[in-house]
Amino acid sequence: DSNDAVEIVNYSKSIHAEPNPRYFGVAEGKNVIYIHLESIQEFLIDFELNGEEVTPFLNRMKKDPNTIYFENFFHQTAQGKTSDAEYMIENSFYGLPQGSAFITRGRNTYHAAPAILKDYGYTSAVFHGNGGSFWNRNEIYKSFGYDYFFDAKYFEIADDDRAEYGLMDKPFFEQSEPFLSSLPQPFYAKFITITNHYPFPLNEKLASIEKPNTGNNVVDGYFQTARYADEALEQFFQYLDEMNLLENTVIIMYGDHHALSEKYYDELSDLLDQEIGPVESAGLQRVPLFIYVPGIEGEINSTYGGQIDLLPTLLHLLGIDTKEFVHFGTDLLSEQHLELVPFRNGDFVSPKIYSVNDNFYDINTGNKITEDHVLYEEAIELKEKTEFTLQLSDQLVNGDLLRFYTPPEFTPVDRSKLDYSVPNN
Ligand code: GP9
Ligand code: MN
Repeated sequence: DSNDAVEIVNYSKSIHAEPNPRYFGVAEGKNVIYIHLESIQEFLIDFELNGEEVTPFLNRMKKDPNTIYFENFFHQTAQGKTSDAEYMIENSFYGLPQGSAFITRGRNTYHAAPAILKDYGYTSAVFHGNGGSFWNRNEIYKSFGYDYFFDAKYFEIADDDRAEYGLMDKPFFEQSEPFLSSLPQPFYAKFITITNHYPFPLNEKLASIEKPNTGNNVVDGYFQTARYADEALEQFFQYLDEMNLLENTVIIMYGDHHALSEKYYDELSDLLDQEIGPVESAGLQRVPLFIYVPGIEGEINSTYGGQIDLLPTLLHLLGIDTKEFVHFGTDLLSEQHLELVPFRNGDFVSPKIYSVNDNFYDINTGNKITEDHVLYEEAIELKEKTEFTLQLSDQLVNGDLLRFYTPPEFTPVDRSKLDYSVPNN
């Protein structure tokens, strides 16, 4: 009830991390483009297969003078996969332990990024080459306050351009361009890619690097579809450059979740030339995060963080205070950012300690942390924080508790004004 809402608002305020003055507002009024990198894991970045880069464009972006690249950024998704990643990014709430909040909580009250930014004059849009009902997107995007949803029905999908979940990335970005350029600025736009999706099939004609030969089609295919995605991104950036959008747009690219699960660790272990034990397996939940901000001083940032942290990070870059919003993550660029990344099963990673299947590991030595270990107390404390924050997030989501709380100066979403059908003229 509303008392629970008060408790959660207070919790959110208690974990709030003050913005870093060096970054607060550096992107004020700029456009925002999110690019959801389907199934891109961090190990691909700078990885070479037979002496050849798999993702040459992303590797270049990592070193771009305007990019902050996060090398210790983790996905925190569960059964809701892509939709869990989106849920965290738009709200800074966790996905649910079972199922997908996109599907079961599509009509909750939200104070999501598109609605927050609307109060600052932004127009919002999602671009995705699959049908709008997948993951219940066409419902929940309204609850988030998205003005536009360009789904499959806005695109022409030739047979050759069709992937299992919709339009292939290259034609997807190409066909999105006129819609993007028609949006009033500043805009908040999200592009959800698709080609690099399990089981990673690709027409040989579209492949531009050799597969590895582990003999496993999923593992081998992954490198070719990842390269295809990398090329699609490069082409999209060329377009953004031609449109002069690179000078007034924040571009955030993130991997949504892992591609290769434990089932594929034998092959992966050969390719990465390393054993994959519990600590390495947790480490493999890293996904790349690129935050490109025109004019900023780029760097490789080693802060531990996860998808839950993106919304407050972005809002602070845009110069928007987040203290009155209910968020479960904290600004990655804040001095007060908590370097604890909870996973949905109650495990976590942090700079010194990983919890894997409820066992704690000292990641410097790889040893288990048992009761006599110097890090034991800290491990227990991190475990308790992990469980507490997940539990409060679930309570908020399951109880639809934002019904009982409106942040000052926030305009609630009016779903009835939103319509994603193709205008007929
Ligand atoms: C479907 C796409 C894939 O539209 O976003 O979702 P996933 O299977 O990765 O959850
Ligand atoms: Mn996905």
